[in-house]
Amino acid sequence: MMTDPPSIAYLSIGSNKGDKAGNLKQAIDCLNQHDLIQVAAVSFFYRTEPQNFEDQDWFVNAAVKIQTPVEPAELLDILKQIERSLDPEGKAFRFGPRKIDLDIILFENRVLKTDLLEIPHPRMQERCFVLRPMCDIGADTLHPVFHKTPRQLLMEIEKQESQKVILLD
Ligand code: PH2
Ligand code: MG
Ligand code: MG
Repeated sequence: MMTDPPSIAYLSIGSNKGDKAGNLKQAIDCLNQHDLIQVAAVSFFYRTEPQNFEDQDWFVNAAVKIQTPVEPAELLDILKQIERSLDPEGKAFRFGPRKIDLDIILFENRVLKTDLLEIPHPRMQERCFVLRPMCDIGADTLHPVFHKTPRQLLMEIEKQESQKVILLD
């Protein structure tokens, strides 16, 4: 199934193994080269403290705005293919270290939850490493459930949490 006009989606991308920034650049190249994806904007890159499972190397994270005619489930398949092509080994366990992770954060104003995919991303509102780069390219995009923007969501957690997110030079 295709959407007409194409949809706008925001992705979070991350790496904490090997040449982390290089891995993000390779993933962005793969997105660019895909027939069904147009990269519309890329955020700055950030060095970020690991969340959820803390005993691992720091990540490099960024956000990417794309346009695509495909539905969310097919976009997820494409992202998984790109992950596998760049990192055939994948991650050893949930939240663990990996060469590349491509997650769908927002897809238009869609709200959906299946066994494979939840949109908006269920943890975006608690993650500075998602919200800070999102603010570079989509600070005013409305979250369809909370009716808040990444700018507002980031302000709320910046008050309570001191998650470290440092601009990469
Ligand atoms: N991804 C995770 C778990 N923890 N922490 C940071 N800083 N960046 C990530 O991309 C990340 C994480 C699971 O996907
Ligand atoms: Mg992830
Ligand atoms: Mg993932």
